[in-house]
Amino acid sequence: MSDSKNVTEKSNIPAISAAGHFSISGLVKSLLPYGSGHIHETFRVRMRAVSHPGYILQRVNTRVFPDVPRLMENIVRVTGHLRARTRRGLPVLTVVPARDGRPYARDDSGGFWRCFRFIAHREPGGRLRSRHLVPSAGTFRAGEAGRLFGRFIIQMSDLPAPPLHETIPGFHDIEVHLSRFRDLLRGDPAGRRREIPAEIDFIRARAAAMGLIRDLGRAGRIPLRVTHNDTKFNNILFGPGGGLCIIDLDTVMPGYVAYDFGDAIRSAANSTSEDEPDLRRVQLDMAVFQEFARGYLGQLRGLLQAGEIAHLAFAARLMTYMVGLRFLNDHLDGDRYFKVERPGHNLKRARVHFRLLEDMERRRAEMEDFVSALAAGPIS
Ligand code: ADP
Ligand code: GN1
Ligand code: MG
Repeated sequence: MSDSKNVTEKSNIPAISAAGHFSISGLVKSLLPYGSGHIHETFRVRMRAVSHPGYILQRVNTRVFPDVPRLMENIVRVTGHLRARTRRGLPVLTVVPARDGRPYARDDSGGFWRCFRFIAHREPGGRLRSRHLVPSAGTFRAGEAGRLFGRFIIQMSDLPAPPLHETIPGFHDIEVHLSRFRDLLRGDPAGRRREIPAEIDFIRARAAAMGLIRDLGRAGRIPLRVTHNDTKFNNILFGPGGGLCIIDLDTVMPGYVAYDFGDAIRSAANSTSEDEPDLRRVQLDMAVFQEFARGYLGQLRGLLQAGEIAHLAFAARLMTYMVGLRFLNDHLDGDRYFKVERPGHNLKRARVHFRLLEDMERRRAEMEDFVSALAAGPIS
């Protein structure tokens, strides 16, 4: 994310020409790759006028989101609704329309681009939770994250009909990922199966237990709500005084709160990072888990049903398993879904998640007891 390269950097040329399609005001100073998301190609557009916050320009990953018009229809609805439900003074993700009025533009090679207003924030240092932060800053941010993701559920709870499009069908359906796993083991397209017997056993040993949320949902025992579905820690922007705003709204669609809660824990309460090289360092940061849960339930205790609250600690294990499985599937598939920086990167990420899950399994009672106590007693 260095600013030393300039606007004519060769690899940025498609982005420079895409920027011309949008209703951008002012003169562009630089346009550089930005952020550490795993899905889209993201650029930050800085403007000559120092007071202008600039823009985020993204080439949408159409392998992951094949129907961009529907994706953007969701995002326009969701951001409009959030704006009406957000306290004045707090930022909300804002789509900048293309010059033809559509919320996306196409380039000459058929690529889809979109543009958002840049929201000024404090950089998290490129990590999910910087290891340089003192523990209190970590737990403070975790509490803020819990509050923001909890508030998001409340804000979206009165989104008028029709339901949002399902941008990735079966996104958090564990059966979809397990059946993909079985197909990949059978086909072994990248010839990597024989390298990972321990990981295959790890997935198989737990597969039967992981259908719980899916089963409860199908039986109507937990409600579908409008959920975020990608509650990774770097999908929250922070300001100096706390959490500012939730971004990455591509997967906002009907879901279970279990998925949001669990995905947030597997990312924020990992004591290291998603691709920590030393597996011995990977463990659950219990203080972060507790602060996130406190923030989340502080917002949602009055709204959630008992069956939803009762499965939050399980959801942390489920989503750690599911995201690990998705990384493993992508490794078996030859790294086609998540961005990778080196060979074996997805396998490393999967192993980190499996290690984290083992720690959660050891500390299961402590996690469950904490959530039960929060549900029953005063929150702070
Ligand atoms: P991905 O799906 O690839 O994760 P995101 O939409 O999360 O894509 O964007 C990638 C990164 O770009 C984010 O983690 C964040 O750092 C940055 N970002 C995205 N939108 C904005 C915005 N409107 N303002 C500031 N930073 C943003
Ligand atoms: C992706 O887009 P990003 O980087 O915020 C992924 C999540 C995974 C996460 C793992 C649309 O999130 O589901 O949990 O990577 N998003 C999509 O880090 O697949
Ligand atoms: Mg993201």
